[in-house]
Amino acid sequence: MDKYQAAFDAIIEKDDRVEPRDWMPDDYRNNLIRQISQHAHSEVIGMQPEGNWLLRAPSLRSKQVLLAKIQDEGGHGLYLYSVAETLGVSREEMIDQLHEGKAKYSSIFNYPALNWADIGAIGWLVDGAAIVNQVSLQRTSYGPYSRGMIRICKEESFHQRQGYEIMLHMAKGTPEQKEMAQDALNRFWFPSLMMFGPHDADSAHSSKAMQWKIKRESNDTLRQKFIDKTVPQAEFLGLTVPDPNCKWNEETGHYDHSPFDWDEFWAVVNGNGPCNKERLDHHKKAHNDNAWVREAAVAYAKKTESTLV
Ligand code: BYC
Repeated sequence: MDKYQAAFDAIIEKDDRVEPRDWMPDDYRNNLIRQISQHAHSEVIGMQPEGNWLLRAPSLRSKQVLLAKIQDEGGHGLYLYSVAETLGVSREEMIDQLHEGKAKYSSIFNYPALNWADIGAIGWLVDGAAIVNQVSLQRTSYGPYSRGMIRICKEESFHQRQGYEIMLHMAKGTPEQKEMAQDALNRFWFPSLMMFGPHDADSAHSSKAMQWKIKRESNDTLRQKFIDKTVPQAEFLGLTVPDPNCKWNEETGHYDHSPFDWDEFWAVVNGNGPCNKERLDHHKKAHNDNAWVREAAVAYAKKTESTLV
C-alpha cells in the first residue's frame, strides 16, 4: 500500500479529521462533493416553500422569526458550498449540475407549503429530521464539513423550536386551527421520514460512506431516532401521527412504523414530485436575473486587485 493511502487510512482509523491539504482517495473526494453539494442545494432550495409565506405571516413577530430562519438557511447553503469548494469543485460547476438535474436536493422540498400550519410542520419535522442527521454529521471524517455542521446544528435547533411553537399555538387554538395542524402533520409525516434516504439495504453509497466515516450512522438508524424523538412531541400537541402502526414496542425499545411508499419517494427524487419543476425553474430564474450581481462583484474584485498592484 502506498504511503499516501496508509496516511489517509490512519486518519480514519484514529477518528481524526481529513483536511483539505491531506491526500485522499478520489472516491472519497467525489462522494463528499456529491453529498455536500446536494446538502448545499437542499438548504437553498429549501428557502422556497417558506419564502412563499413570508408576506402572509400572521403577525410581525412571526414574520421576523421566519425571515431570520430563511436567512439562516441561505447562510447554511453558503457554508456548505464553501466546504465543497475546498475539495476542488467550483460553485459554478455545482450550480450547473443542479440546473442540469445531475445533482439532487432533498426530496422534502418538492412538496408544497399550502398554509401557515405547514410552516409549523416544516420547522418542527423537516428541521427536526435535518438536526438528527446533522448532529451525526458533526462527527463526519472531513474536517471542514464536520465544523460546518456544528454551527449549522446550533441554528437548526432554533428553527425546530420556531416550527414547534407554531404547531403548539395552532394545536391548542380553535378547533379549526387544530384541524389545520393535524392536516399539516398528516401530509409532512412520511415525506419527512423519507428525508433520511432509502432503507440501508437499498442505499447505494452507505457502505463506503460508513467505512470512510463520512456517515457515522445509517439511514435507518437515524430515521428511527427521529421517530422515537418526535412521536412523544406529537402526543404533547394532542395530535396523531398518521400511521396506525406507529406504536411503542417494548421489545425493541422503539416505535414501530408502517412500510414506506418508496415508489413515491423515487418519483419525487427523480424529478416527478408535486413541485420539482417549480422549484428548479424558480432557482434558474433567480440565478439568471441576478447574474449582474456576480459580474459586478468580480469586476469590483478585479479593480481592487489592480489598485493594490
Ligand atoms: N432526497 O445511497 P443513498 C434543511 C439519493 S436542508 C433526495 O442513501 P447517501 C432545511 C442520494 O442522493 C438539509 N435524494 O445516499 C433547509 C443518492 O442519489 P445519487 C438537508 C435522496 O448520500 C431549508 C440515492 O438517493 N439535509 O435542513 O449515502 C428549510 C441513494 O441514496 C434522498 C441533507 O441534505 C432524499 N431524501 O444518503 C428547512 C443531509 N435520500 O447522489 C430545512 C445531507 C437519498 O447517487 N445528506 N437520496 O444520485 C445526507 O446525509 C445523505 O446524502 C442522505 C442520503 C442521508 C440524504
